[in-house]
This record gives sequence, structure tokens and C-alpha cells, in this order.
Amino acid sequence: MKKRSRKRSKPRTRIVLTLAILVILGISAVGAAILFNQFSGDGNKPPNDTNPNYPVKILNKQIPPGYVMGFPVEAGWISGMNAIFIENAGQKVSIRFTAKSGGTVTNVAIDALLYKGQPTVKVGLQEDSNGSPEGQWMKENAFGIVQLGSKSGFKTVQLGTAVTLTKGKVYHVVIEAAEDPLNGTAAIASYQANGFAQPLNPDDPDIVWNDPQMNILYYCGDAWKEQNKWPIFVISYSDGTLEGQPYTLIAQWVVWGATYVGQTLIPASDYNVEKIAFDVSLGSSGAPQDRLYYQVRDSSSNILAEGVFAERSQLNTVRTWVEATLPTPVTLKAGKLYRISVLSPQTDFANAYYLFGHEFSYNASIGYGGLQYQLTSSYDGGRSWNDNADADAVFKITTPG
Ligand SMILES: [Ca+2]
Repeated sequence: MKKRSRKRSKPRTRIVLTLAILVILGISAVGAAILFNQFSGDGNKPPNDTNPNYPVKILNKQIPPGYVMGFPVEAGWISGMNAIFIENAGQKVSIRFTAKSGGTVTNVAIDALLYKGQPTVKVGLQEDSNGSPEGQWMKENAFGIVQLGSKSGFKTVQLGTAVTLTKGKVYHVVIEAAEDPLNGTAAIASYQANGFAQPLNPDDPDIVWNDPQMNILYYCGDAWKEQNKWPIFVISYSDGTLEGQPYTLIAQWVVWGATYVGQTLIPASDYNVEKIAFDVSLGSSGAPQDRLYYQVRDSSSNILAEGVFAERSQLNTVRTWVEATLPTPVTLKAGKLYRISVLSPQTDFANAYYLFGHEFSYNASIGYGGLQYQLTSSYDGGRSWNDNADADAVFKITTPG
């Protein structure tokens, strides 16, 4: 099984979203409706804990206060469909979000494709009314029209009129039929992970930007209902500022031989690091020859800490969090570059471990930590490193006490 991507020989395979789209395309409209109903119930509750000590809200739980840095959005956490269907002019989808920046908006982008036929949809902005879209476009004209194609990916829509969003206020990107009857069925993609946050936090790039209001809502003719799915969307302001949730792809990266994988960090604050955690699994063979180890390196690739990350027997082929405690805490200084990684030198490619991360198909500057944080890999045992601006590893860092 080949686990390198086509273009850049990166050790990753593309999994969850691709599979979900195949599922979408492989089922009938009736089947789609059944699946949709099956997964639109109360299986996952929205975050409801308001304890201010918790910097990050994720579905059904929160990061304990000790986790001071990280992108802990677990890959593939949500089960079920990651698309929501619009089959007729009575059905609508909303991406509810809190404006992180505010300003004049000229266009919005969503991830959508056709499921059947050649549907054309309206995409635009509405104000919030008690958690649901107000029911009219801002300034009557803050929408654009797009005919969907067969490929998933971002569709950018120019708004008919620019509108002003106020920082901290809740808004909705609403998607609905642009024709009646709708010429087909539209599929609006959500992201198959457990975050309800905007990855980039301009106030503290070391953690994600918490948005308790973020959710996807669905309207099927009577009432708006929360779907508890993490949206994919980008808002573009006229001054060039972007905000939103730009990840569309969960990827697993192989770790074996001289191939080390992890995350590059340029912390915004000083940290005394006691523990590091990644989301990892055994590969499909389930039989790596060596244990999984970790290293913390500085910008010159000097090793600041290293040790055993996981025994083979601790892991299976389902990804899981593993946390390693450093022998002695290591200080990371604000503004300096560090790399945390995992490795398994005696393991061969066929038996590689996996490390999980998220990838973009939109501007990488609004991903976790902006470009100060990037998924990184070395193919020569840590002598040189390749940082990937378009990806971030799933990880957590904890300080003592
Ligand atoms: Ca990043």
C-alpha cells in the first residue's frame, strides 16, 4: 500500500473526507435522506460548559486547564455523514459563527458540491435571531449565486452588496436553493472532526479561537435545528483579513526508519514543557518492528529532550491520544522555533506508525497558529526538516503543575 501523496512525496494518505464523499456519491437520494436523518439527531451535544478556565471548547468535552498549547482537534472524531443535503427550495443550511474580526465583507466561501443534477444555490450572510438565521439577507442583497460542480472544495461567492460584520456578534452563512424547483441535490460539506472553533487565534496563536456559537444548522420547512457538525467556511473582509475554518482534509502521516513527523512551533509565550501529546495509531499491518519515540528539537536541530513515546502494545489501528512526560521540563522561548516529533528508527515502511493531522484547501494563514505552526517531517533522521504550511499536526503541550 503506497502512502505517499502524488505531488510532493509526502508520507501521508488522504482518508476520511475522501471516503465520506465516496459514500455520498455511492448512495441514492432516499438513502441520503435516511442517512441524514440518522445522523441529525442528538448523538452529539453542542459544547455547553462555560467555565472560563478552559481555553478551548471541543465537542462533548474541553481541554483541561493544564493544556497550555496545542491543536487538540481530534481527527475523525465525528461518526456518520459529513455532508448535509439540500434537495428542494424548502431546505436550507446555516453555518453559524461569531465574527472574530469584524469589518466589511465582500465574499464568503463554503465547501459544497452537487450530489445530483446541476443545482444552483444562493450563499450569503444573515443576522442572528435567537440562534437561528433572521430569514432575510443582510442589506437585502448580501448573497451570491453559484452552480455547484461535481468536485468538493471551496466555492467562493461574491456578495451582491458588501456588508459590515461587528466583531463578537453572531452571524449565519445561509445556503439555500436559487431556483424552484431545485435542479438536483446540493451537498454542503462539514468537517469530520470534533472542533467548534476557528483554528487561528490572533490574540493567542498557541491555542484555537473558541466559538461557543459555532455550529451547522439545518432547516427542512418548519424549524432550524443544530446539527453539531464543525463547518467549513471562510469570510473575506475588504482589507484582506480572512476568518473561518479552512481545514477540509484529515490525513495520516507515516512514521518509520529515518522519517520523523511532528509539528514546528514558534510559541507566542514562554513555556516550561512537561508533557507532549500526539494523536497516533499503528499502521494497517499492526506490527511495527520498533517502539515509537519522541524528540524535542530546537531550530538548529539540537535535541532538547527525547524518550519513548509509546510501546507497540499501547497502540492499535484506531488513532488515540498518547502523552509522553519529558525526563525534565524543557523551556520553549517565545519567538524561537522548535520541533516536536515522533520516530521509530527500526520500523520499516510496510509497518509504519501513523501520526494524524489536518490539511487545508484554502489560505493556510488562517489555520492553527497561522504559519508559526506547521506540520513538519524529516526524511533523514532529523538532520533536515520539511515544514508544511498547508497542514498542522494534532497535538497538545502541558506545563508542570
Ligand atoms: Ca498552521
